[in-house]
Amino acid sequence: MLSLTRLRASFAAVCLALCAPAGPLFAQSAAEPAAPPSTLLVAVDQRPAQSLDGDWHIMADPYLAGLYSFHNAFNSNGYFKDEQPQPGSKVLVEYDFSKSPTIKVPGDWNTQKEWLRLYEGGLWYERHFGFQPVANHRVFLHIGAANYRARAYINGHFLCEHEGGFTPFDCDATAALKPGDNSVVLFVDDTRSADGVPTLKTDWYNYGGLTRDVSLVSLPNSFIDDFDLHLDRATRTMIEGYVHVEGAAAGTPVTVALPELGLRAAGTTDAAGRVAISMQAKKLSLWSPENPKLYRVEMVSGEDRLTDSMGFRTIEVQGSEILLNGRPVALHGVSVHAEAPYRTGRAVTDEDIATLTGWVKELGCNYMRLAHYPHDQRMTRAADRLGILVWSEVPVYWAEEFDNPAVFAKSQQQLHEEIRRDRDKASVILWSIANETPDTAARTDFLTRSAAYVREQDPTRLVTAALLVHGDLTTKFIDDPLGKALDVIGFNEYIGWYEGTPASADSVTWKVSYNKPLIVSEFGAGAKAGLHGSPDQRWTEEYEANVYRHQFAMLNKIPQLRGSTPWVLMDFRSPVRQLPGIQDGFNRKGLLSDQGQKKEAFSVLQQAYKTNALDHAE
Ligand code: GCB
Repeated sequence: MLSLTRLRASFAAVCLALCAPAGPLFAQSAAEPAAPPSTLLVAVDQRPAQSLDGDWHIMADPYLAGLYSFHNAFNSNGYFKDEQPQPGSKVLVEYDFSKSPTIKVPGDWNTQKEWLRLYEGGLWYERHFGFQPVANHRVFLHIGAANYRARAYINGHFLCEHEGGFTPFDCDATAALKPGDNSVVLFVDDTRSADGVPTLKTDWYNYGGLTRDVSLVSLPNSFIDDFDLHLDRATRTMIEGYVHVEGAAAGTPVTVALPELGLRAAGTTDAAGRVAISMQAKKLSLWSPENPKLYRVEMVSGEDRLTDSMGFRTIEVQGSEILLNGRPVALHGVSVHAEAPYRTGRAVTDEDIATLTGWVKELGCNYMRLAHYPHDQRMTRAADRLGILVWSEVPVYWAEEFDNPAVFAKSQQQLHEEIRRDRDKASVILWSIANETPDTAARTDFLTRSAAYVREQDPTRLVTAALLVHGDLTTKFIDDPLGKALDVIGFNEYIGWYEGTPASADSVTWKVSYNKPLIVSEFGAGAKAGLHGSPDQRWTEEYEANVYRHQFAMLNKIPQLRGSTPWVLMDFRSPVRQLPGIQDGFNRKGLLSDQGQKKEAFSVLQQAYKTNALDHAE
């Protein structure tokens, strides 16, 4: 048996190897050196990179033993004074990554090991990789997403930490890397918290882990770390924006070219590393769902070259119309969760994305709501290629702590990371700042500031949110004061499911306080695929289809309605849906089951979009 002293020494060693140096959870202790400066790289999927995807060793750490300093916890009596582990010490350790099980990255942990199915907590990931440094280059560890908090270490050196489960981050790994074999350790913790974004309770599964690609990106010391190139709304022939070069001295040359159109712009960076770009592009073929034309865009600064694939279009609001390239557009859509078809778990593979977008196209959609958090970049890339307009959202969901400044800062950070990642995608037209939030002064203040922040970050797109409605089955009101801060008003309603019967929709009148475009961001009903019965029998496919039919008739009477995204494309796992034999842990409002079986409502929606049953814009 281990003596207490040896056991404690072993804990210390665990901490030495993993924490290097130890510190309290996610807060930098005085002992922990400041993380090297990081950036937020853009278009990383377009850069040559060393992929770190694949098998990683894992260790669950529900007590966070590898994070907390054991000494700090017990040093009140000085007991460990003489047992401080020295770097490189080989004292007994109680972990061994090389003998630990492995899971795939990218991927959630819950669906890869039965023993992790319901696990929420901390988990260590580790793998080795070969590396050869290149002179005058900086190397970044890029993490596509880690749900929910993460800390990164290379060769025992702490690199960076991040909070937020659906957006990318980069850690500068240059100083920690060595030629030859290297080890990378990532600690990921998906413990829910009241002051998280999202907060404690959501209607989706809290899939933990490294759910997106991990890679090493090696860049010249001075490199393009951000850009925004978009079509000017007024002329629709000028491509405008900027390129930012990190580490550039003022006066560093930058060029941007669209070879297919013979366009080239050149400039030099200002003191902040920015170059303003504008190019007259008269022969541009505008991006739209009917013509998802993408151009190769080449950006060069010194030794750095970044090539992206981009479409150009304008999006704006005029009265109650949404104008795409200056023309009114009707948004035929569906809401989509990032749930993997056929196997459950986070949608992470190209096949997952192809299946989900294939169904969206089959429905006849030109639009989708990516609920309730930023999806994998593969999804917005696919939307660009396939011509599917996108509503993109941050997980400010239900009952956030709206009076907590820390929560505002987190939501702002997620908006920043989401916008920076996806502003090169023509498909993304709407930034949604929240879903179904209570009408309180603190909420309205918080989200009004979010809307202003989004406009500051990206004035070229529209700001929206999914609002709650109120009233009874005679009159429903869309008058949430948050509507003032939005360009497009999304509203969710479940007439026929959470209130009334499918036919209740027939007699509802809608009163809307805003002369702005409306999108019904959710409606729907639950149905178990294969369960049949009368159109009035809950959980049958017929009932769900019946709700859809009555909804179209009702929604059609709202003159400002410009789009719809019924809830939801596919059944998805949710811990709050426990009806045995029907839900079994899944929200069953899908048009398809999680196994890809189409329910009757699928063809009802398909038909409605084919016949423009929901349009007023045309
Ligand atoms: C909602 C939420 C969505 C839920 C849905 C439901 O209003 O926005 O996340 O999954 O209702 O099924 O109740």
